[in-house]
Formats: sequence, structure tokens, C-alpha cells
Amino acid sequence: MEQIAFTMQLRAGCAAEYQRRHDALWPELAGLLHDAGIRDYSIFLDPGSGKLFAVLRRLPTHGMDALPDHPVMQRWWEYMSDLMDTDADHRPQSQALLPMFHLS
Ligand code: RM4
Repeated sequence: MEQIAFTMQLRAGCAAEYQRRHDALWPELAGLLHDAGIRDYSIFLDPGSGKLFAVLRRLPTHGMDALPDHPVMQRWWEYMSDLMDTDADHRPQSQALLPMFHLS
């Protein structure tokens, strides 16, 4: 399985609410991400900068590229958009990270 990582940007003062909403992640969103081949998805926060660090594994057959077109994904992004830096369509602004080291 491939592992990828990316960053997103949380707005100041939004950490507790961001965590609360993820603790109550919609079952239909969890199912959507799982069906798209995503596994072991974690998001960490750098409290000083508000930078969110996301890391996940995905199956070789993953369907992540189609997620932005899915209504549940779009609803989640709109729901989260008051907490995060987003594009005009509510998609969180994200920066892909380059793998530099791995020890298994
Ligand atoms: C984040 C962000 C990501 C989504 C996760 C589940 O707040 O919206 O795009 O994959 O939640």
C-alpha cells in the first residue's frame, strides 16, 4: 500500500471544534473514504502554526481522485469550511508532502 501525506491549514482558535467534529465523523463519510481505498488515516495538528498534517495509506486500486465529485465529500468540506483555509468550492487548501525517509 502506498502512504501519502499532506498538510492543510486550520484557522486560529478552531482546534477543539475541529477535533469535536472528527470525533463525530459522519458514518457515511467514513464509509466513503474506506470504499475509496483509504486506510490508517490520521490527522495531526501543530498547535503553534495551525498546520494540519494528514497521513494515510491507500490501496493500489484507490478511488481518491473521484472524491471531490462526491456529494458526501462536498457536504463535509462545506461543513468544515468555517474552520479551515479553503478554496472557493470549500475544498481545504492542501499541500502534498514529499516522502523523505521511512523505517519499517
Ligand atoms: C478534514 C478535511 C479532509 C478530510 C478529513 C476527513 O477536515 O476535510 O479533506 O479528508 O477531514
